[in-house]
Amino acid sequence: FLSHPQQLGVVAVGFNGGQMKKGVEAAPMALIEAGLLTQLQEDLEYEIHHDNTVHYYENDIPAEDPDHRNMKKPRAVSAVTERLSSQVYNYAKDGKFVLTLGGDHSIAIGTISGTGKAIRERLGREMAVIWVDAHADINVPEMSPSGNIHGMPMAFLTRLAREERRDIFGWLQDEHIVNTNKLVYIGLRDVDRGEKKLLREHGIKAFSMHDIDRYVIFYLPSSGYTGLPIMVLVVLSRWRSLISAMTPPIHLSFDVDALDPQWAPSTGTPVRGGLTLREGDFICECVHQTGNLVAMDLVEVNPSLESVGAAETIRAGCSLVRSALGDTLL
Ligand code: 4U7
Ligand code: MN
Ligand code: MN
Ligand code: MN
Repeated sequence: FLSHPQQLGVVAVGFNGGQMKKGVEAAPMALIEAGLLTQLQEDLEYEIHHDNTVHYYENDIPAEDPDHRNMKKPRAVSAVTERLSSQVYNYAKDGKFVLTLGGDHSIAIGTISGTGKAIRERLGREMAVIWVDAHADINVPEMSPSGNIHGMPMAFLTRLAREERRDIFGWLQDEHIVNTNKLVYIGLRDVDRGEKKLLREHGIKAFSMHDIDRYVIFYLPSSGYTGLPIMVLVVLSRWRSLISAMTPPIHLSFDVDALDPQWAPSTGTPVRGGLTLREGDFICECVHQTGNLVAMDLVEVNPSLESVGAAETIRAGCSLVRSALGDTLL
């Protein structure tokens, strides 16, 4: 029972410029129309702060936006994420939980920089990022196979990639930056060669799908029970001791393509061999239970891809958000 309802700031970001496929900009509306915010308000008793607007940032998107250092639409992504960063900051600085509905994953440059700055100011602490994704999204522009910025946000957020031009992420200041030792990946299974090298060189913690499978084999009880939730429990309990030793505030950035396409087919870059929906929910529930979660992004739902799977993908997205916001127990 909460005598003071928890304050929830919601930002709906209809942005698709971090990649090439149309449709991801329709996800915030689809998630809201599926009843997500109503559920958070009525079932989970959050007090919702939302401008009832899906932001498309038309006025921030420049007409001329030639490639720069192999990046596609760099000025558009920079301008939109700079604007988003201050929207997120304004909620987080008052101690509100910030939920951002994307949009492609480039928007994390805005969300994470905004919460990171607010947490530094409010609590004098560095924030941790839990990045649940099939991909590491840490390509430095020059080494990106696609030039799509949704594969680069963690590179800019950690300063592994840096650009001086103000209109191309030069607005990112020290207060926005994430320490590589405060980043944890879960669900990786499609990591580019250059990214693997970066993860190794900087000792970035990652639980790949391989790790998740491996713990199952190691911890398989003699009865031979192969229940999937057990492996995630084991992975997370190792990782939770690590987290609770540091107890930092946590920003959870959840790319729906971390789920197997069986549960979330409608996404721009699906990769087979992913998490079940139940495993994804369980990760979110565990992160909620740390008590340290301050913000969540849900990104990369694209309702116009795989039309038969769109409703299912939207339902999966709603479920992940509810789980992260505490919809666990009876
Ligand atoms: B997502 C990729 F090369 N790594 O950089 C790239 F495989 O936000 C994919 O995780 C990036 O969906 C996927 O383009 C970005 C590619
Ligand atoms: Mn991904
Ligand atoms: Mn991603
Ligand atoms: Mn994707």
